[in-house]
Amino acid sequence: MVPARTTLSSRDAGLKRSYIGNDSGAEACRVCDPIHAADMKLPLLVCLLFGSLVAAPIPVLLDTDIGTDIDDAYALVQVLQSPELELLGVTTVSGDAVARARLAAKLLTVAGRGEVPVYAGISTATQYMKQVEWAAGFISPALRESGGVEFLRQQINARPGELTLIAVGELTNVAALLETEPGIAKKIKAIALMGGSIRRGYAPGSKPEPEWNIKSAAKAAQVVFASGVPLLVAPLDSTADLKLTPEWKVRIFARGSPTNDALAALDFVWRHTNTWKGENPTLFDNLAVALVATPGVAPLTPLHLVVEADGTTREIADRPPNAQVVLTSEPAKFLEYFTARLAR
Ligand SMILES: [Ca+2]
Repeated sequence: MVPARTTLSSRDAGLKRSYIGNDSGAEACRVCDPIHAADMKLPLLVCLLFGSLVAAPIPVLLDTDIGTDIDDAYALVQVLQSPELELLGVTTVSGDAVARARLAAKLLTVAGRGEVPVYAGISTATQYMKQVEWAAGFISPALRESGGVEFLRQQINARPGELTLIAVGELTNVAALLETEPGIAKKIKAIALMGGSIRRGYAPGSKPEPEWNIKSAAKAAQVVFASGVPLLVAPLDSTADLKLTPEWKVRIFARGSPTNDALAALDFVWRHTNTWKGENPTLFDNLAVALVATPGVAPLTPLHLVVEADGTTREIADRPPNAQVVLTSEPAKFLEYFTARLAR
C-alpha cells in the first residue's frame, strides 16, 4: 500500500478521531470483561478507567442494491459483525427496490436483527437480481415497501452531524436525500461509498473506466460529489482485486451460523446465475464498510473528484479535496480482516 497521509479538514479530523476511539474501544471492551479481567488480575480501578474510554458504536445507515452482485449481502452481514458500528436502518435502491428490501429484511431476521428498519427506496429499470427469490413473500413489521429517502431524512434530522451513510449501490437515493432539503448535507457526518475508477479499471493494469455504481446514475453521483459532505471512497482501484476465493469462503461457511448458511445459499444462487459469469465474489462494497468500522484498514489519499456525464470519475489536481480515496489495497490482508469478522 502507498502510505499516503492525508491533510484532514477540521471536520474530517473529528471524524478520524471518533473512528480511532472506536478502534481502541474494542480492545478496551475485552480488557474490561469481568472474566478476562480476573484472569489478568487487573485492578478494578484500571478497568473502570478503561471503561470510560470505550467509545459508543458509530451510528450508520446502509443504502444498498442487495440482490444483484453478491458483495452487498456480505456487506450487510459485515456491518452486523462489526462491533464498532450501530446499524440504524437499511434502504434499498435501483431495479426492484422493494424486492431488495425484502431480501435485506429476511437476511437481518435470520441474523437475529429483524428489528432493524428496512425501507425500499427508489426503483429503476429491471436488473438481474436472482437472489431476491430467496426472500419471496417475506414479511416483517420492520419492512416498509416505500419511503427510503424520507427515512434517511428523518434519521439524519433526528441526529444532525452524527450519522454516517454507507452507500454501496448507485447513488439515486442519496442524491434524492441531498436534494430533498436545503442544508441537509451539513447534517451528514460522512458518506462512505463504493464507486468510481480513478487510476485503473476492473482488470489489473487496465485504464480507468466508468464504474457500475457511478455510471448507473451519473447525475446522482454528481450531486453527491458536489455536496460538500465528507466522502470516503472505495473505487475499483482498491476493490477490484479483493476476490473471495473458495478457501476464504470455507472459513466463513464452516462457521455454521444461520447467517452464514444464508450467505452460502445466496452465494450459490449468485454464482450459478449471475449474468457476467462471476465465479468468486469481489468485495467491492466491503471495503466501504471497513473504512467506517476500521479506520486505517487502507490508506486514504485526499483528492478532488468530479463525475462526468458518462460516469467517468476524474481527479482534478488543483482543487481542494472533496474525498478521501483508497487507491491501493493489499488483498490478502483485507481478506483476512474480512473473513475473521464473518467467521467469528
Ligand atoms: Ca452494491
